[in-house]
Amino acid sequence: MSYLNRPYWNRAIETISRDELTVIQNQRLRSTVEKIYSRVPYYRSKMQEKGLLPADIKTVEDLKNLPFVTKQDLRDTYPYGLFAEPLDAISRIHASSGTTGKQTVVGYTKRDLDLWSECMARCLMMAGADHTDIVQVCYGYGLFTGGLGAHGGAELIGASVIPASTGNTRRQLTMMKDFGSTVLCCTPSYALYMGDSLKDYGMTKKDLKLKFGVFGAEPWSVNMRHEIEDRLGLEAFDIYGLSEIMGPSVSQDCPYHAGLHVWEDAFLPEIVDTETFEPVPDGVLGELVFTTIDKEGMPLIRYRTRDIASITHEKCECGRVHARMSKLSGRSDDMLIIRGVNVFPSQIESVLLEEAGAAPHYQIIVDRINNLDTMTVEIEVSENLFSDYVKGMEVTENRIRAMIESVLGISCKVRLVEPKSIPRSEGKAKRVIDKRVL
Ligand code: DLL
Repeated sequence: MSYLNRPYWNRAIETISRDELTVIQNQRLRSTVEKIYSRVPYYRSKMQEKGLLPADIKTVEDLKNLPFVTKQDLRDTYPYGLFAEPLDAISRIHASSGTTGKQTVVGYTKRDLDLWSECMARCLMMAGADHTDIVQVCYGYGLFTGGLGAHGGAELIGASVIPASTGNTRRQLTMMKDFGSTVLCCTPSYALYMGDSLKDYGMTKKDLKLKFGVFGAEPWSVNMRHEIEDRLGLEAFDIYGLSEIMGPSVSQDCPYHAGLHVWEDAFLPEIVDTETFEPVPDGVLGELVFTTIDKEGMPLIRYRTRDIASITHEKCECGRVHARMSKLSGRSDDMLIIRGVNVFPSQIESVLLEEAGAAPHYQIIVDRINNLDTMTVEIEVSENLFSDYVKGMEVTENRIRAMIESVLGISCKVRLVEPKSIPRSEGKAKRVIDKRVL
């Protein structure tokens, strides 16, 4: 499809001039800072520690003076401490995994949900979808933001939405064929898996009517994009987001596939050096930091995402002014994304501590088999586990597996291994072996 035939969801804001956009950003940043200062005691004291008053923040140039917010801050204020609206104004609550047992909780007002759908609608139309499309959403519905986030935007553009959620690949493919789905929203690894599974159910891509795929929630490469496009016969787009900031639709690539446009009227992106935390120039890799400037329920200032990317403010050939971030090139912490689910090794470690009495030597092995992520936790049999071990290895393995699965919400394998069989390292223990090739 020629790009010119693809409509914008919101032409005025998507193609606004940089100068006009800056005026909007400055005004929205000022009111967000004022609101947070007056309503969120935790953030107010952070500003006070730096000797800052809301009046000191006049333009986006002043952003760099504001203190950062991290996942730890969300944990310290769990569950509602960073909300800037009373609970009766909060229409929905989502949550995602935190670095320990505690979830990261986010709240949206009715207006926030509308803004979310607006950003998602821009993404879907940027990919080429419109009211004539049938959008099959196979992101998880629930506390995860993927399902409901994609759903809201697809409804807003007037498409027919199939809230398929995750799992049951045969049923997903049958629906895709019988219902004539034209747009697919899911994780890239699941898209590839579905592409591969077609033949198992006697189908080929010719049985499908898919045109576009809006894939995200986990890292994937350009090569993987081409593979998915080939197997499912569609054009694939990379959608990025995180629950703390909104959910899917913080950014997405356009048909030029030259970076992901961040909706800068709502989210101010910065890239900072991973050691000095000073802002770096366009094109230089660093940690992505976002400030929400149009959110009510839980606005966040300078949220450190731990995602590594670079950014460019050059205008794109598609006509959009909004800055583009590169595909993510990693994370600055140890978070793993397994089948779209965020997993911190520390979560597994706390289960082992509980179940095995003391922290045993363990290793997490992540692989991708038939395009599906697998996770195996190998645990050395220690004294604490030994009595269990003699009772029967399988019983112990199953007990630990069930615990890990209930904490993480994804399936895994647990294998007890001989003492001293996991390699020791002299420095930091190498807890994770990620064999996936994206
Ligand atoms: O994954 C939101 C989302 C849902 C995005 C559906 C796209 C599609 P969280 O569970 O909070 O939210 O996880 C956020 O996932 O910080 C990144 O590390 C990673 N991530 C999200 N999108 C991408 C992407 C959702 N396109 C974390 N490429 C983020 C690489 C991604 N990593």
